[in-house]
Amino acid sequence: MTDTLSSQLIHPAATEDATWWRHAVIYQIYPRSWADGDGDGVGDLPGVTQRLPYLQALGVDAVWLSPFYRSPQADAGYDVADYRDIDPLFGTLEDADALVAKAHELGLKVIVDLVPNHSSDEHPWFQAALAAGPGSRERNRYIFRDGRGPDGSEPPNDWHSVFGGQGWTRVTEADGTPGQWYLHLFDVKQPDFNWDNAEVREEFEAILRFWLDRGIDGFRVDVAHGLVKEAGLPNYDAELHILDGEVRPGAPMPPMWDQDGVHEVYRSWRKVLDSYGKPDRILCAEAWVRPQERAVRYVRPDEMHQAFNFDFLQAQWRAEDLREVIDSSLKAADSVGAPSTWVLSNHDVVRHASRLGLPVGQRRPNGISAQDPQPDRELGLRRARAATLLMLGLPGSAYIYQGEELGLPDSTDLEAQYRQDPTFLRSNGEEVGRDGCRVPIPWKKDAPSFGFGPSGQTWLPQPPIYGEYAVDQQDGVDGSTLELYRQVLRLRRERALGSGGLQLLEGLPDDVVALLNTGRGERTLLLTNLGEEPVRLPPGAEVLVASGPLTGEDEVPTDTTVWAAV
Ligand code: TEU
Repeated sequence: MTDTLSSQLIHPAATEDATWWRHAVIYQIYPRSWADGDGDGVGDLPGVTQRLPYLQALGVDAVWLSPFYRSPQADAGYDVADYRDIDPLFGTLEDADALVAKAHELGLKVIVDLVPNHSSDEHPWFQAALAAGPGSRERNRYIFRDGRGPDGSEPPNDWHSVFGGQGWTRVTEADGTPGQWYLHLFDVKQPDFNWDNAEVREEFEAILRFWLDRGIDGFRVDVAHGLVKEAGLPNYDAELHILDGEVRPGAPMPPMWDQDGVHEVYRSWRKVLDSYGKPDRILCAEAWVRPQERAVRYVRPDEMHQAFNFDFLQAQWRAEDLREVIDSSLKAADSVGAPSTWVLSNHDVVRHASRLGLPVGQRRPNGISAQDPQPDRELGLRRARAATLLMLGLPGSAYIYQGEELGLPDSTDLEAQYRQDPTFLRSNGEEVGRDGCRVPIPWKKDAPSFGFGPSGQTWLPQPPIYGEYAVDQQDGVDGSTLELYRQVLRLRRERALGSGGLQLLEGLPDDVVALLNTGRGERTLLLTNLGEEPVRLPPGAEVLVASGPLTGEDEVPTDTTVWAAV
C-alpha cells in the first residue's frame, strides 16, 4: 500500500458541502469557433445553445463564454463597443437569454467575459472623448495626455502595447491639428479606461447588474491586473516580455500592472455580486501576476472568488516543476482561503496537445507557424492526456478549453493572409499570435466545415487533420480522448476529488509525481510518470483510469497518468 511511502500534507480537505465554485469544472467556449448556427462561418449563440447537451454529457459544471458583445472585432471581441448588447455576428440579447435558460435547465452555470481595462475605440464614450477635446469630462474617462517634446510629438511615456509597438496613439483634434495621445496597453482600437474616474466605476457596476439581472452566474474578468495605473504614469525601462508581461527577476514592479489600488475595485464588485444572494455568483480574475503571493491577493475573502493559475499552465513537463507548482499553488490559495484553479489551455496560448509536443525547457511560443519547428503530435497528445488527468485529479476548480477534450492540436500552418490576431500585425509577424488555437472545432469528419456549421465556411481555415479529431470519430470509442474526459469527469465527481485533501507521496523515483487525493474520505492515488522507465503501482492499488495503456497489469509507462484507489 501507499502506507509504505512517506507523505506530506499539502492541502487540507474542504467540507463536503463546499459551494460550487470551489470545485467546479468550467468549460471555455470561444463563441466564434465552437458552433455556427447560421452558416456564416462564425460561431454564434444559437449554435452554442443547440449543442449544450454535449457539455452536459461531458460532465462539466459551467461554461465561460469569451466576449459576445457588440464589437468591431479588432481583437476578436475583446474590444467592446456596447457592454449591454450582443454583436449581430453572434445573435441577439434574446439568444443570450435563451442560452442561459437552456444551460440552467441542463444544470450548467454560465459565466460571461467582462472587459473592463479598455473599450473599443468605437464605444460611444471614446467617440465622445475624441469630439470633446482636451480637459473635458469625456476625455477624462480614458487616459489622454499631452505628448512630450516641444511640439508634443513624442508619446507621453515609454510604455509598449502588449501586442507590440507603442502603447500610445496620437489623435487629431476636431480642428484638424495633431493633438493629445491616448493610452492603449493592447491594440490601437482598445483605449484604456481611466479607473481613477468615479463615472467609469459606476458604469461597470451597472454593467455587472445588467448581466446579473439576466441570470448569469459570474464573470471572467479580462486583464484584471491592469485597470489601475501608477500615478504619474512613470516610464518603465525594464524590459517586459510581450507575451505575458513577465518581469525579469530583480526588476522593479511595472507601473501598469498589479497596482494596489485595483483591489478596491474588486471589493466593491464583490459587494454587488453578494447582494444577489445564493447560489453564489462569481468573479474570476485573469491576472498574469507573479509571484503567487501577489496573485492570490485577488482572491482574498472580500475580493474575487477565483484567479487563473497561469503558473500551472506555464510549468515545464518535468516532475519537479509540476510538484513544485502544485504545492505552491495550493499553499498560496489556502493562505487566503480560496480554491486553487488549474488550466492548461485557453484562447491565448498554444493548445497543450501541441505545446507539450515541443522540446522541454524552451520558452512557451506565442503561436506556431509552418516555418517554426513543428510539435511532435503523438508525443504532445500523450503528454496532454497525462497532464489533463493529473489536473483533473487536483482539488480546486479546473478550466477546460473547447476542443481539448478531443486532444485537438493547434493549427500550425496557417498562412499569413488568414491571420487575424492583432499581435501578428503589430509585431510585424515576429510573434505569430494566437490564431492557431482559435480554429473552429471539428464535430463530424465527413461534413462541410467538419460539422462546425451548416455551410462549408469557417472564419479561419481548418487543417485537414482536424477530421481525425472530430467528435463523431471519438464518441463511444474506447480509449478516445473524448471518452477519457467523460470518464475522468465522472470519476472526479463521484470521488469528490475537487474538494479532497492532497498529500504529496515521497519515496518514488524523482521523475514521478505521486499524490494522494482524499476526496469523500476515499483515497485516490494520482501518479504521473515523466521518467523513461515504467513505474510499478503500489501493491493493492486498483486502477480507476489511465491516460494511456499500462505495461503489464500494474506498470505505468512514460508520460502516463493513472488514478488508482488505494
Ligand atoms: O489577455 C490578456 C493578456 O495580457 C494577453 O495578452 C496575454 O498576456 C497573452 O495573450 C498570453 O499569451 C486578455 C484576453 O484573454 C485576450 O484574448 C485579449 O486579447 C486581451 O486580454 C485584451 O483584451
